[in-house]
Formats: sequence, C-alpha cells, structure tokens
Amino acid sequence: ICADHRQPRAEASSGHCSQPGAELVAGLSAREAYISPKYFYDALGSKLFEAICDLPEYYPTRTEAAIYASHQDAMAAAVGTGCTLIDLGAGNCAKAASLFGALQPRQYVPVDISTDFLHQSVQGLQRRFPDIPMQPLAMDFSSTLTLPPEVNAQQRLFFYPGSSLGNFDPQQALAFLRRVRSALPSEEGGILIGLDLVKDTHVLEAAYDDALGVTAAFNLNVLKHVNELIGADFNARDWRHVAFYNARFQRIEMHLEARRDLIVRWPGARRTFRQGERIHTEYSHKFSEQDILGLLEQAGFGGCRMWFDARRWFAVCYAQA
Ligand code: AVI
Repeated sequence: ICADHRQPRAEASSGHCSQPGAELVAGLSAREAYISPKYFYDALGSKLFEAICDLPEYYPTRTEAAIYASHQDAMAAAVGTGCTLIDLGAGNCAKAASLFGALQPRQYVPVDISTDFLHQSVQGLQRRFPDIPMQPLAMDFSSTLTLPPEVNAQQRLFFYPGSSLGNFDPQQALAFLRRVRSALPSEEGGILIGLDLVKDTHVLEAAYDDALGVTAAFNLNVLKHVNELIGADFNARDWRHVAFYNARFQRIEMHLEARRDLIVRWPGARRTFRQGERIHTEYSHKFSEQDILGLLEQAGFGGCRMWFDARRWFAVCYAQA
C-alpha cells in the first residue's frame, strides 16, 4: 500500500507511492528552484510537524481543536449522524477522533501518505472505538480522489482540517475542491474543512518562525529527505530557514536560503547556488470568509455554515454537495 497526507505531502521514505525523482529534479533545476512541501513529511518531518503543532506560536492546531470542542453539536446537526467520514491526510487521526462522539460515523476512512504512521494510528484508534468500522487508505489524494468500493458511498463527509488547503496555490485548491465534490456520488454528502484566516502579520510570521527553531528544522529536514530520495548532496548547514508573510498574495512563504556560494550535486547533474539564492519550499495561504465561500461555491458546494474561535483566527466550514 501507499499512503498520503492532508496537504501536498510526499511519500515517507519507507514507502513510496510514485517516483519522486523527476519532480524533485525538475524543481531543483528550475530557474527559481523549488521543492514541493509534500517532501517535508518523511518519518522525521512528520514528527517535527507534530512538534510544530505543540509550539506556543503555532496557533492553528489548538485554535481549530477549540472550535470543534465548542461547536461539535452544531456541526453534527448540520452534517447529520451516521456519515462515512473520509479524513484526508489523517496523520494521527486525533482531529477526526475528537468528532466521533458527535458525528457517530458509520465508517471511518483515514487517508494518508505516511503508510506506517497511518496504520499505527488506526490500530490504536480501533481499540478505542471498536464499533466504528475503519478502512485506512494509503494514497496520494492531492492528485486523484478515486476511492475503492470498500468506501461506503452513502452520506460521505470529506474532512479536511488544519488549513492544509492553504498549501495549494489558489488554482490547485479549486481543482482539489472540485475533485472532492466529484467524489460525492449523491446530493447528501459534504465537506468539513478547517481554514486559517488572515490576521496580524506578526502573529502569522511567528507561527512559521518560532523561537525554538522547530519550523526551521522542519524546513531544513526536507534537504535530508531530498538527499535520500535522489542521492543529492545538500548540506543543511549551508542553508537557512526564511519565512515571511506576503500580504499581496495572502500567504506565508517558506524558503531555504543559501548561506554562501555553493554547488549541489545529484546523479547526472549539479547546480550552483549563489549566496542568498533561495529554494521555495511552501506556501501557506490565509483566507477571508469571502474567499472561503467563493472557493466552495466555485467548486460546486452550497449551503455553507461556518464556525469560528473567539478571536476569529480560524474558521471551520461545512458545505453541502
Ligand atoms: C500542514 N500545513 C497546513 C502547515 C501550515 O501551516 O501550512 C504546514 C506547516 N509549515 C510550517 N509550519 C506548518
């Protein structure tokens, strides 16, 4: 099996879904070099991301969890009980599990790229909730959403929390939501999605450049993963983490910046980087309420309901097919 995660994540080093080499080489060879954020999530990267979620500066995870805790009854009233809960990029499955009591899903389908991580999480969860049938799926849902027949077609609820949609560029985000909409075979399903809202630049930038340097380690770790995947010779010590808010595009940008002039080699090629030259690694778009409604409508959803935290830093939206 192959696994996949909530955002454009890559295969864990232990279990690849596809050949990442061509994509990585294309990105490293581009005039403005880039590495897809899906390559953050090897085994160490997944752990670093979990650590990020616990950081005082990284407000999204706990803010979203508080929204589920406060509004789960209203969410269950909107969604209805007994859904087929399809958790896109389930990771440790904690967010979905926090809604099991209210939603009482008839089937839980966690989807993730990190095969081992997914199966470990589901084992523990199945012991806690023996009455909920669980069907873990290892697939790269960022490019296709064809679900196997084992996934119940009735009352599907796609769950996409964590503002992972923000890691796509706007066109990809719309295409992704349209794929989700097409995977709803009837008019009865929907999507429950968590999205980070536009806010003060200092709050945003601190969340992506924390005092302990965990996000820096997460960003730099992608170089180790790339070395493993394509046999490159990146030295993380030659690079520094750069994260800033680009207000024009409503997005955090993460880059890796060369600390000195250097050459990186991989089988069959090499590339010179000048001091200060950057490799783009991630966008994390932030949304307004209007952005969210517009996107969901354009993707073919309707009847949107939204819930917020007291500071209006984060939104959870339910939209129907
Ligand atoms: C997974 N994704 C929604 C995170 C985000 O906030 O964009 C990834 C992340 N990158 C740096 N910190 C967290």
